[in-house]
Amino acid sequence: MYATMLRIRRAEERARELYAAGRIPGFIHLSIGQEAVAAGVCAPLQRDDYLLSTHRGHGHLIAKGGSLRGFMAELYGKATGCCKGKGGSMHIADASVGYLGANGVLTSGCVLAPGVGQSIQMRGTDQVAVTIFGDGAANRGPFHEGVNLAALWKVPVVFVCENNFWASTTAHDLSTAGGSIAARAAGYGIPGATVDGNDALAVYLAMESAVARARAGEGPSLIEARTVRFMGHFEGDPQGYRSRGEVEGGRQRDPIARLRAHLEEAKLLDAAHAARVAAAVEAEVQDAVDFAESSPLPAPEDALQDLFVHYPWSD
Ligand SMILES: Cc1ncc(C[n+]2csc(CCOP(=O)(O)OP(=O)(O)O)c2C)c(N)n1
Repeated sequence: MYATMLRIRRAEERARELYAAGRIPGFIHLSIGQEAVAAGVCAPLQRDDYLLSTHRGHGHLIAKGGSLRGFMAELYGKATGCCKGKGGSMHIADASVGYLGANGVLTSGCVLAPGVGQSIQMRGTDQVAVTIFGDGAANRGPFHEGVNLAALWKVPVVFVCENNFWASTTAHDLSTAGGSIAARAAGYGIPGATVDGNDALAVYLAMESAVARARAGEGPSLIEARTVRFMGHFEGDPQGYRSRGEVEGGRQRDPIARLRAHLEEAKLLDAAHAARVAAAVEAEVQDAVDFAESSPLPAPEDALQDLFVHYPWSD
């Protein structure tokens, strides 16, 4: 999990620089500061388990095992990206690792995941579908529709609210009745847990039991992981709506430093080992950037390939 978190952090820090340099088109929403959620959610998952994500999905893809080359080339819109350059940051997907996609339409994962869970049920496998969404997304109707159906059908789904306390520029307390998103699970008769989303081990442990429950055919769970978004809502966001102090306070709870301290205390990591991990991550991120830079753009004549819609006149 430590290496995964570093990979996410460094890949996004580089993406930030490259975006500022005009190398990456479109919008990007970074998850810097939230890496413990991605790592803790994905660590108990198998490669063929499914993950459905949001507009802030880079870390989730990397934690699910997506290659950094495929990720970076996709941000660049290159033909070698994991969606052949057609998804970009906000609609990136990689079915080869069960990552069914980021989604620009808020809360989509909450209604898609029960369907994925039903497919698992019908095929009789022991797979699990996980959907990660923000606190803002939890305040939209599809959240309730999805949790209700999943609970009714007892499908193997884990709903994970990555609560960074902001929905774009709207504060959590101004938009969230009842204070707790996890408490909403009770209304649907499923387990709900709130965890410190800056503590990768806490997220992992909550996920482990939710995944075990799903695999045992006992149905869905809801986890609320409370975390801090270090960056703006999107790259370029001037963040006039929140104080510098809030971000500084969040940095004191940096999930990567925290896991490192924990591992050092448990004598599972020392400075030399940490330096080796950091160097390997650095080399991998650099390789991904070089790969993306030197890859070709998609060919215009391939624009209608790999789409669900098939136009007869394109034959
Ligand atoms: C259906 C829909 N409504 C509005 C938006 C615009 N929008 C994009 S991100 C966002 C806020 C999301 O907040 P949250 O779910 O908490 O996720 P976070 O950005 O904090 O990760 C909004 C309103 C959208 N993408 N989709």
